[in-house]
Amino acid sequence: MLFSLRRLLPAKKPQKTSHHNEVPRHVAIIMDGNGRWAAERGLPRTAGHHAGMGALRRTIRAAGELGIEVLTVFAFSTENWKRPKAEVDFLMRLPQEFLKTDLPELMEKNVRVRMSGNREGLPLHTLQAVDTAIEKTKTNTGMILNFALNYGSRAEIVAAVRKIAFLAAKGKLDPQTIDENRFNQYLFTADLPDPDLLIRCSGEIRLSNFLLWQLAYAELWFTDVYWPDFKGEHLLAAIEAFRRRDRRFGGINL
Ligand code: V07
Repeated sequence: MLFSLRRLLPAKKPQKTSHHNEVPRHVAIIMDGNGRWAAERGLPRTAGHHAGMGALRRTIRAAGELGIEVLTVFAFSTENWKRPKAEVDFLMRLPQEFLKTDLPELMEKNVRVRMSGNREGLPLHTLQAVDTAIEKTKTNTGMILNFALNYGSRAEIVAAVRKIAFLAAKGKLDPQTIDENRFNQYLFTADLPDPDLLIRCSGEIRLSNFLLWQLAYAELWFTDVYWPDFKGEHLLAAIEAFRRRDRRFGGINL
């Protein structure tokens, strides 16, 4: 299976401009449709989340085989706290459950685990599981697996503004030196390349407060497939669409 997915992609044609003929460096995914997948089967929503974990496992493997450098997955949004408490409690146990079964494979595949999101508000047991995975994988040099957990993009941007304003007010930062690069350094994703490709499942055509700043130039790919049904073939279809599209960053592609 190793590298077999990558072989399914047609060989790279020589191209004057970079990017759109290549595998994206950073892929971000909104793993939507777990609840609907379960409802269609007369199962509780938790069964959908469980099946979603299987899809995540497959996608991590496929992304690694394809040579993707960073995979960011939206695991829990700041809006998700509005769900019934029992569902939230269940979701907050999934990091432990996932890592208990999958951390050995992540280690073996040289994957580095990271988190983007607010630590405040997350249960201690969830944070401990995530922190342990981050710590154990921190010297791995392969794909970065970035979990967006308790993440909201506007809050991330406002927090960055607050930090910058605080430093400026204390005379530690000259407002004249604030540019896009500098601003980016105050985001959770400071040291990551921007996503090249965003995938959203389950037929919703929205960003839902996910990586608003970082997705400025990303290609967006939507599918009706529910996340638990997402397979390597869907990731491949998204990447093929990405490679077909003209990514000129507003410039002229001669
Ligand atoms: C969650 C399973 C995947 C489908 C989408 C929603 C449910 C893996 C994690 C996770 C998070 C952090 C980490 C390791 C694993 C996770 C939540 C929900 C809250 F370090 N899946 N998964 N976290 N789902």
